[in-house]
Amino acid sequence: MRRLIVSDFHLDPSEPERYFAIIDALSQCKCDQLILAGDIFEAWVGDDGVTDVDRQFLEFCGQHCDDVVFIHGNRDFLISDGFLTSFGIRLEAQYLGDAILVIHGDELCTLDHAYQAFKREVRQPEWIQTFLNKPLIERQAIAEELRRTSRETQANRAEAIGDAVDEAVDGLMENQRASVLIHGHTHRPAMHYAKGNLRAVTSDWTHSGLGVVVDSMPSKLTVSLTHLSAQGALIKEQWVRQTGTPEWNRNS
Ligand SMILES: [Mn+2]
Repeated sequence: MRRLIVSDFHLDPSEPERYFAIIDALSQCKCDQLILAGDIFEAWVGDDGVTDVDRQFLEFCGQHCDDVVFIHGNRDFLISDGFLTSFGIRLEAQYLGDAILVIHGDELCTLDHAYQAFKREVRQPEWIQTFLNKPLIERQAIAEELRRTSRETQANRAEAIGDAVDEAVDGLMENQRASVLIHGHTHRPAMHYAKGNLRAVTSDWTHSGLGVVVDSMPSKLTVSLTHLSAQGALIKEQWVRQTGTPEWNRNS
């Protein structure tokens, strides 16, 4: 079984060509399960604000493979379960299967106190209801203002985003009994091996990006940080664990 985990496309209808470039890139990687691990959209002001390219993109994802999972990022947490279901995509708070845990990753950035305080506020049901009750045009104006300041402050650059904190990673993996953790959000693509556990971090995207491919076979589990573009899929780093053994070995 092959799982593909990607995140942080930061799709914005003002750059429609990126939607199609990413569709071409994902098409290069056939899989049984596709996990969209958050910040797929740069902003989501409510399902009524969906654009034609958003729809085309979600239609592609829903049809790309049998099982498609969407995990909210900090930028697209207002996309609803019912809306995603209409594209054949299921919304999950996180994904856990075969001791492989997938999350967006912002919950690991525990030292980013300002962000965590902001997150607590905007995830309150009352805050969400108040926001969604505003007219669409007003919500779009708020999103446009956020996009403008985000561009000016280059808020999507890795340096502007807190990194995952080791204690948060260890605590979560122990708590969820996971031996592989896959996440995005930090825009710091890499594979980290520590204490017998593997942590794979996806990248943000321009017209291409780095996803994680997990191949589960009876004899072994393979986790590959893979560059995906319209030209094809290229493995950057790969780790393998033989079934029945605890340790991971670097393959490439
Ligand atoms: Mn994020």
